[in-house]
Amino acid sequence: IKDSGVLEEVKDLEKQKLQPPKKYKVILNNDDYTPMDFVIEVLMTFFNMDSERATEVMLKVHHEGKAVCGMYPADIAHTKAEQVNRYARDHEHPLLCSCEQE
Ligand code: TYC
Repeated sequence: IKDSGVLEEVKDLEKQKLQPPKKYKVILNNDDYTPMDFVIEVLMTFFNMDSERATEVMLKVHHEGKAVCGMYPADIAHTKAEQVNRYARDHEHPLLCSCEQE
């Protein structure tokens, strides 16, 4: 068994199984129309930020074009982005939330 490579192969497989799920960045994108207060509300509601942190991230998006709101496993990241986009559209704002692989 020592030279067959089976043991190493099993170890490799075990290691793979133990990897945590790959994380995705949830990104908020800037636009010219969404009110700043609405963006802050979104960050507090969907990303559990306090008003201070939400204001900081909103201003980063405003000045730099985009910012990371959080990192989540793929399904949660995509659900978050969908929920934010649904909420923005329901309030007739063009705010865009997207996902990027780490
Ligand atoms: N740029 C917008 C404004 O001046 C504010 C804004 C911030 C919009 C962040 C979107 O993700 C955003 N009202």
